[in-house]
Amino acid sequence: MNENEEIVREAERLSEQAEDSRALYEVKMSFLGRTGKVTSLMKRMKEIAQELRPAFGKEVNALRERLEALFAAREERVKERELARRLAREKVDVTMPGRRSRTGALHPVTKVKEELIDIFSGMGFEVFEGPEIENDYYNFTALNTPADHPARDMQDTFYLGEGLLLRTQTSAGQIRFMEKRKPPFKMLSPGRVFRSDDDATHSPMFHQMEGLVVDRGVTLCDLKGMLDEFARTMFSASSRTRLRPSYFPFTEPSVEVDVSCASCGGKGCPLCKGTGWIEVLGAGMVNRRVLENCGVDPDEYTGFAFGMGIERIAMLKYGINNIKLLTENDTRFLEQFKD
Ligand code: 2U9
Repeated sequence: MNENEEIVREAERLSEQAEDSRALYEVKMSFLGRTGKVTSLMKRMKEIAQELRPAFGKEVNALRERLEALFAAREERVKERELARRLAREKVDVTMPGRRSRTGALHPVTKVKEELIDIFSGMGFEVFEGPEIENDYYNFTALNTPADHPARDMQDTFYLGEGLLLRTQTSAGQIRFMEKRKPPFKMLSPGRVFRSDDDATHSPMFHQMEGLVVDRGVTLCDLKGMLDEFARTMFSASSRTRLRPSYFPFTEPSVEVDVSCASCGGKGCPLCKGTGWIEVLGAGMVNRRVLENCGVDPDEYTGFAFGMGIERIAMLKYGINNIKLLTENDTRFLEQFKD
């Protein structure tokens, strides 16, 4: 009994001295571990007379329980103290200057694409994206592009075999849309297109944004109004547009659309080669044959369509003189587009 009291007092003393949980654990093991004092007491059982063994065992178990309670209580206090110390040590100094993290920037093509979607969705357009791999019907035939049309020439189109090709225009997807949706609708078709073309202003892969509006009574005046709104938002509040006659198989009449030069305000400068105008996109009234191909009655409905190269718009807007800058991913170039 006395020996037990001594052991408990020693455990109290040593555990009080233990500063942290690690030291406390060592102390605990020196009593309750495999080679600890209490375990060695149990081992002494053999040396004790048979009739005294149950009482002895009971005593040692009682001692073990007291010590376990003692260490548990002490452990709790040590942990509280450690937590308090850790919280004091890890206190955040909110007056410290922050570490600056390097942020990226949206690619100019992405910026212009998003801006175009913003402008036209504000006018009620919905966005539709078709597949990049198309067949001859959707890319050409349905768009009234006859078999002997130059746009079908091997020089322009990447053919994949088995009647498949890389789309040369996003209008291919617009046909798919029209096959399923009854007019009226206003839709916008952004996406990558592919043409075998490569110089300072042409790249074999570029991005297009095409728009299509079909309803009863749609006219070229509606097209002009929407394009004026687009030019004012995209380039400058004083931008104007002018239409010049052109030819596309899928539109009749077809027009090329110039925007007044934002750099000189239309007076004439090197950018607009002295003309005051810059060609920005192509457009026209949807050819009645195209409407017929999609099951739309051209005597009931009319439509207008427009198409533009997103890279071209980005080059005009940001004064970029070589389309290759848009695909090289040189961070010195791209960093200039940080907001
Ligand atoms: C449908 C019918 C007609 C889309 C149009 C243009 C004129 C045009 C060029 C601009 C620069 C292509 O990226 S570019 O090289 N596009 O000039 N695109 S009208 O006409 C359509 C679209 C869909 C069903």
